[in-house]
Amino acid sequence: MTHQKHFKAYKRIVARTSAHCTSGAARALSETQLSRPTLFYTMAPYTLTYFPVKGRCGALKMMLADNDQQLKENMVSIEEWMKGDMKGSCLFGQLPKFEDGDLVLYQSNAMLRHLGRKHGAYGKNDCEASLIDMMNDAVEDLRLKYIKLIYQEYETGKEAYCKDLPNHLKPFESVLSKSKSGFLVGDQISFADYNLFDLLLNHKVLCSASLDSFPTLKSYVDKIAARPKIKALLECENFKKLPINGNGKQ
Ligand code: GTS
Repeated sequence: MTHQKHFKAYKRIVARTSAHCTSGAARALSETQLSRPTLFYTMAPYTLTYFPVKGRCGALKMMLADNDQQLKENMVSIEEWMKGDMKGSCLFGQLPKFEDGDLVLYQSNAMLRHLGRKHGAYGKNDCEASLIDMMNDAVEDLRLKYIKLIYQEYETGKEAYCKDLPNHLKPFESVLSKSKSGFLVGDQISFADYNLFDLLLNHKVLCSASLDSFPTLKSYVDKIAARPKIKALLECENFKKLPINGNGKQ
């Protein structure tokens, strides 16, 4: 590749990568740094292929940002997806797809677990890991209800969903109110925390009063949102501008 071509390709990668601002370092990428492509390539060990939405990847991006990890993002437009070739190439016919070197993963929760294992966000021992799994499965149960509402019942079901929401939030409030660390399990943040935090943010958008009767959940959200690298990600224009869901409902 000529120097010029290399630079152009590199700029494209930077545009995509800094699009989600995984960390202050990513946001700080400047034209000056563009003249050191080799250094940059070695900084992004992970690749995410997904639609241009927060969707099922908000928690993953938060965990990476919080751990100062870079992410290369390939955004797939719906037009591209509809051609079918990419769908056919995905193990379960769906995105997200995550790559860590030669390892290719589908299933967003498997990605969270993989990164939790690698970045010290999967508990201190087997029992903590099992409790984290349990909490993350509970987050997934609620996420599935949320997705069903958003994609299938938004107009007819939103009111009833918001009314019933406290029943689904109560167990999380209960676990957190007993936690000394303020995290779901043990004394450090886990992938289940990033996942719950992401889903609670979605619910604050859906039903603005959703956390009003849950003081512990409310301060949990505030505390995680104030972690400097999470705060930087949440404030980053390129992350903010991604819609939460693919159909524009939120
Ligand atoms: N269980 C999967 C996961 O957790 O990764 C679900 C993935 C999924 O539902 N992907 C949707 C998809 O690929 C996109 S999104 O709901 O995550 O935004 N849809 C396109 C299709 O053809 O199914």
